[in-house]
Amino acid sequence: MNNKKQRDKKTDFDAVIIGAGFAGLYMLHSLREQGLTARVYDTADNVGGVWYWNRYPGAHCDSEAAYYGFTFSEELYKGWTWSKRYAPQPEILDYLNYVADTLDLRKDIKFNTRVNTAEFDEEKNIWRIETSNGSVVTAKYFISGVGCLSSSNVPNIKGLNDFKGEWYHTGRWPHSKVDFTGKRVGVIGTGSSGMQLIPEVAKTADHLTVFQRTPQYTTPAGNRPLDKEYIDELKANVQQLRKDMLSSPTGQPFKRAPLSVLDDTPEAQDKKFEEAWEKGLPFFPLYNDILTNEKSNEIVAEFVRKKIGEVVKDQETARKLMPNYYFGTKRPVRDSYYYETFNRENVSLVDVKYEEPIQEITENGVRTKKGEYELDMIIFATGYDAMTGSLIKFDLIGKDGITLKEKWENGASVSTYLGIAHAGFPNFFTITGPESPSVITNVPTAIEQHVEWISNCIQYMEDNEIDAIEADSEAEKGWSAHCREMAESTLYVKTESWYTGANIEGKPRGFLIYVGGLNNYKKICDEVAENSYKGFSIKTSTKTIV
Ligand code: NA7
Repeated sequence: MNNKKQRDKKTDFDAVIIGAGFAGLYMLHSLREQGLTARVYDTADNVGGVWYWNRYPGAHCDSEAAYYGFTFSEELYKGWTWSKRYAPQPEILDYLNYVADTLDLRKDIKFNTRVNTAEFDEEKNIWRIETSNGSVVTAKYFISGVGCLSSSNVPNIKGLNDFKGEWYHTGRWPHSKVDFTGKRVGVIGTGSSGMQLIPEVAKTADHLTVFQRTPQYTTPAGNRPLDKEYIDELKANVQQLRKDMLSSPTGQPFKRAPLSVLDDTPEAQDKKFEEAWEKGLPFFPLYNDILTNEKSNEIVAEFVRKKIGEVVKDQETARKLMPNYYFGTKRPVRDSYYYETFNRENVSLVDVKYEEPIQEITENGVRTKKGEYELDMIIFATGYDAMTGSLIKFDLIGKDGITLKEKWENGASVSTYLGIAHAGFPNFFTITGPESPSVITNVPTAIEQHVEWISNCIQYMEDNEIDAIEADSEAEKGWSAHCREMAESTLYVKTESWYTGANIEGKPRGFLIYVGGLNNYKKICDEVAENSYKGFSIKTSTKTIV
């Protein structure tokens, strides 16, 4: 149906979307299929979103490639073949280019353009969007596809401007080759990015010094070429795969074994963990209570600590690498030879949390409490202002001139309705926004669910000549309370992490992810839609329906 033909054109576009990653690309395609017009803006000069910027050596996705893509189109799924179980960044970027080309999306994307301001016009019920190239466009719908991990965090360490060598952040890696050969390199940060990068740097650097604040749990990824028969089988059953992913808690077609770690004998536990470690299988599907039962969690944690002690030869280094918090409550990492890297002669580990905190960066390197480490290059693998950072980076102005940042600051915490909608911001939608399942699921699956929900909502509005839809404050409060309650039933909230906002100085603590599972979340969203968008106020040109 061509909606555009049915109503007078009041705006330049029906929708403006920020971000040309997974979310923005599918949102654009989906709206175009509905006969609507849309414009995407992205600061990069090509598609890819976080996978455009996040291109440090060793960068891989930690979701299995066979499931890390779109399933809304059988043709699209069948037309692409991943080479490895965990895809390297260049391949994911190629995939997103393949999506953009196959669906002919580029003509509606403006690259090298930042959205500076988006302001809602209450009288006309439209969004006015101003960009870095000076243009101002209007749209009825404004949609964020900025992603949860795109606002990179370079810590405010005294003296960085004085450093005479090169420095980089993993999330803003240059497009030209960065050469480590013969250099003294320091990596600050040991999350997923650091743990993927460190083994690569160690191969050619003269010396690598790893500055570790919190040790992280990681288990071997067991990356390997994908079995052709398995891929052919998935391709022959795309609809089933899609169904399985959307109806699972994690957005992947895995089921958790219906038993507690404590139901098994120590021998049986050990056998399962050993097998998972050897074959590179994830630990979470082995039991159903690793993230909810302290005793169960400690058994897994102790197994990984034992493995660190076995793999790392120098026991003092091994001790420093052993985490002492709940397994999996910081983003769990899948690595390739991370612990083994500390057996190399040219690699050393510095504990900057307990033993020698970083005091400053000097012209020659990093000075800790114990002394100066001379470096030619510093790499910050220090992560992101996750979940909210990119949404408050520009002026997003809703009703009464209040920005989203002000709304969240005034409310003392982030609050959303379903992670998709925001009281005070009519016709504005966030794809994988805070308080949705997002990063603890397979993100492309979460994106598909969100994009389809938003598309259906927009179709409902077009069909019923609705001018504006806005989340109610009460519904929003209820959703945030529900999210907190769910999080508090897990061990996630007991650990400081970027999930809780603890990695950014001064950021209010909370837990901005819905942990009840993608399957349950989808049911809730569908029920809201089936009940004429329960929890939303709907405004037509003649009346407001609450
Ligand atoms: P993460 O997971 O946030 O890791 C950042 C790392 O940097 C982590 O070890 C931090 O220690 C450390 N960090 C942060 N600030 C500092 C300072 N000021 N000094 C020393 N060390 C610091 O980011 P990643 O990029 O690795 O991964 C992000 C996600 O991207 C990942 O989960 C995948 O989903 C993709 P901390 O633990 O905070 O003490």
